[in-house]
Amino acid sequence: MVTPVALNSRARGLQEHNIPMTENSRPQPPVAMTIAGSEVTGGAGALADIKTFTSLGVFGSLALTCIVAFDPENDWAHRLTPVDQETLAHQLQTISAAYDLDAVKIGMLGSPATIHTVAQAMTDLKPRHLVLDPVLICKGQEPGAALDTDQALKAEVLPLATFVTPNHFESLSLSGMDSIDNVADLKEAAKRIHDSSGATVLAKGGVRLSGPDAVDVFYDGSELEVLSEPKVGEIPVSGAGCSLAAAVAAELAKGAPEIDAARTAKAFVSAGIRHRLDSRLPFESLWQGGFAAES
Ligand code: PXL
Repeated sequence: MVTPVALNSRARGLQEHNIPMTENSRPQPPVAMTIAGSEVTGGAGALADIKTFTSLGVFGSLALTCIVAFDPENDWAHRLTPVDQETLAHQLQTISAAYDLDAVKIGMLGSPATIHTVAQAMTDLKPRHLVLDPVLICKGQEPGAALDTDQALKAEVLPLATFVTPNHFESLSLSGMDSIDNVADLKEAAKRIHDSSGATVLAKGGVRLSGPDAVDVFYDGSELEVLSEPKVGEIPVSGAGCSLAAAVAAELAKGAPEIDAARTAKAFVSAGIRHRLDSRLPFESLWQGGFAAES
């Protein structure tokens, strides 16, 4: 349950003058929350989500699940620090009490405990749009822990999602298929994931399917559409998955139909990859400013 909160001074002022909270004289931006981990260098994770929300005209808030740093002296190995459950629950409670959220995006959760905390909060909140980037295996985790995390995500969070954006690996896991080698396989995976979860699916082929284009498949239970953009190289760019799901959430928050949200998100990611950032990291990072830079 979202606990009722005392009115703040602004809300009291509106109430005194009989002005409904929604009838504000200033235009208000749509508001979205991401529930995600910080990838501290800023290409992926929570920072990617917030930059994506801002770039697409949406006010972003963040419930932080974990912090991912690296060890530059040990081949940039992942260093993962979870946020404790009480602190996460307090963030979710604060944001849920503060805003009528137009959309929620879920990124890296990282442990069964975190998944449980988030599932509980989302069961109470019931957001209109819940976009799940089903980050299954988190780099730097024990395989045993990752398996538990996968199972908990499928059992507790996937059923609450309205929209899910699996990558190639996640599509295999969620569909139960042995291989996804071409667009026909990706369509089959999207259908299976929709049928088992009820969510609208944007299954990403990315650079994992051969050919000149990066192909994704959208399926909402009736409409099936192949979204295609020319590949920019053959190496995955960090932040593409996070930014895609965040862009879907931002467009849904603005009231776009799901298929239009998917198309805009695909264009946003392609522009971000074209404008990717080089660094001393062992990967390139999508730049969320690329879309605006091209418009
Ligand atoms: O899968 C992308 C991703 C999402 N969230 C966090 C990450 C990463 C990849 O490193 O660190 C926090």
